[in-house]
Amino acid sequence: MRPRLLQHGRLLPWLEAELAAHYDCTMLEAQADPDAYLATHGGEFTLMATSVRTGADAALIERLPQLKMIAVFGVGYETVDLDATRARGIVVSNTPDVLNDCVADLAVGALIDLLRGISASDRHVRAGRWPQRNFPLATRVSGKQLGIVGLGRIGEAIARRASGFDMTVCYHNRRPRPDCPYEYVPDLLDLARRSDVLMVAAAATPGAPPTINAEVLTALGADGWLVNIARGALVDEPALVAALQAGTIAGAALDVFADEPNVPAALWSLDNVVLMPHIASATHETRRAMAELVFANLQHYVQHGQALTAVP
Ligand code: 8YV
Repeated sequence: MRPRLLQHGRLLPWLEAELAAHYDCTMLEAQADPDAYLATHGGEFTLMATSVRTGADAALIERLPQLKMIAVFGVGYETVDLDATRARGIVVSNTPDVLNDCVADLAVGALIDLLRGISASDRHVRAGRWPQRNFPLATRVSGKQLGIVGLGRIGEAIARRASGFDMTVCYHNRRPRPDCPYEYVPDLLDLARRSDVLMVAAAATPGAPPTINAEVLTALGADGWLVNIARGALVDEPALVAALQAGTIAGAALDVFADEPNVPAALWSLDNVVLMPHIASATHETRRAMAELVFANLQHYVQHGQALTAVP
């Protein structure tokens, strides 16, 4: 008999097909009444595949008394209740590493767009404004000071790319990384003060207050730029909107938001803001690699009782 697998949220079509071919698979959202469905069938499922957005909260985990493993389609897993999984010994896997390059590519692309005004100049041309006036001068990228908040695997990939633009890289982490050649700055405010560009690349902790708060934005200053490719929850969004409107920071490039897919309307009209709909990992190649890793994690668990990339 094929193991019962609960699919929570939409996944890449290739992965959905692969899951349906190898498991006795049910998509929770496809049920007319998911609650009633779980009340009757919740006890059948040993496996779950879920997106980052849908995750697995304590209430859902409780309704799946036989659940043994949750495979998350994404590197971030803050939407899975790890207290609930730990209490039950449920294995959780994510998709680290396979997305590092594409996320770092987008981070550096967003940084260049922000400082050089690529998206803003595109709007300038399309609106027919070029014949009236030249696009205003922008800010040089090469040689700038980059402060990375969260030097994990993605942060490192960003740092390597930034070094190619002769940027000086410093970083703030809970702990220094002696294996990395970049300067560790123990105080985040100090890092923000010293940075031309502050790059947020940290993981989110559920319930934690935003790391990039009004004080950090003030420290970044009127000539400082913010790039966030990590999680909206890491930034105090109302404080960021206020800082952008008041000009107390120079601008921001944001791939992630506090309440996706809702982007504060106050940001739409600001030309010093680059807005993206959470696309850092969204390439054919990377999404396929993530899907393959989700599938491999499930298969490995079924065959060997362990995930390939289990979260700590
Ligand atoms: C999502 C992400 O997985 O990996 C993560 O943590 O945030 C993204 O790559 C992606 O949006 C697919 O849901």
